[in-house]
Amino acid sequence: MDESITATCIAPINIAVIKYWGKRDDKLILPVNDSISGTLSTDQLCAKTTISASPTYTETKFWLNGIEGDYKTNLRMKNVIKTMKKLAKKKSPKNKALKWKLHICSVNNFPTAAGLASSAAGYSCLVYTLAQLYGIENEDLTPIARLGSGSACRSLDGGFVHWMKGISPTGEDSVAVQLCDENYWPELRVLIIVVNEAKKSVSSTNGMSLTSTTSELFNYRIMKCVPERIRAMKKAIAERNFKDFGELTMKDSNQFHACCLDAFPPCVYMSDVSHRMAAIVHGYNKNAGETCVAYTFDAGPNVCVYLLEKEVRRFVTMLAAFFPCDAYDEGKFVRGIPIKYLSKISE
Ligand code: 2P0
Repeated sequence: MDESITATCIAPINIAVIKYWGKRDDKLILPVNDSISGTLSTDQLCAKTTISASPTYTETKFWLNGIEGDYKTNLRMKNVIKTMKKLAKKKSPKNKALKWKLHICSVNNFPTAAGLASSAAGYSCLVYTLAQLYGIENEDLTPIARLGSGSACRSLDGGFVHWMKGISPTGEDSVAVQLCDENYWPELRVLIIVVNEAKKSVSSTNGMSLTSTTSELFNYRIMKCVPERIRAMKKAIAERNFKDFGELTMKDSNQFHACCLDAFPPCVYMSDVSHRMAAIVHGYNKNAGETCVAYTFDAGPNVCVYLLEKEVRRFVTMLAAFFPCDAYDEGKFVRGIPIKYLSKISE
């Protein structure tokens, strides 16, 4: 009799409006600052993970986008699985599946490691799928997702999510909480404009380590700016105040990239096309007489644009005027309007 068990789940990416950048503990993945993000709908960009456990497997293996990875050297994945098993054992000590090895298959339906939060979707999906596999319910999984990739803890809930840095050296208070669900601000939309699908040259982990150890501006950001921005962003979201929300989002993205440039040697994530996109958004808002579109850039050149539904058509039409044919970026032609995805914020 085949005793093996299987679970499959999908998990979305999230786009931060107040950025996480810098760790106070590399192993436990504890951040130096709070962050806030919006979770995108899973019908556009997501990770899909299938995990099976079987008494016949001789070793745990994983595949990402069809290519087998080296599980033995993947310390973060091993740590996540070990911690999930420990939790499952506490809940049901007699679960024999906990002794079985795993086969893990994960696919992303968007560019992996191009600054589009692929690790956030991937690790939140891994943790959630393991919870289904082992029958874990009603547990806060965010501190375990965090062990895979910090930003993954923000993808376990829909709507807007606040990851609190916590103060404990062991990290139990560094958890993510939902500020509001995906139905709270139904007019809000996110455009993901892929200007380059290439893998980023400096990983987020290395980039944040370099920034936090060499940038003076970084200390100013952490001490003086982020705490006040977190307060202001929570207020803007609570009031559904797009002007404040959009301005804070753009300013925080700009400051995060300024700190990256202040690292030594500098971490350059935005490209010429990214800077042109930012200028287009400012021009659009100036013309409209108010902030109705807001850009934000993660650790890569691709642009995320938050805007209200009523603005989408006009903004996309305007963008088509700037990028009517081939846009040239970093040795690669991007055909037509480089808009690939349109997502509603939801679970
Ligand atoms: C964020 N980023 O808040 C920020 C903004 C990128 C720019 O979280 O080292 O892949 O695995 O914890 O989670 C990317 O960082 O880094 C990230 P690790 P992670 O979304």
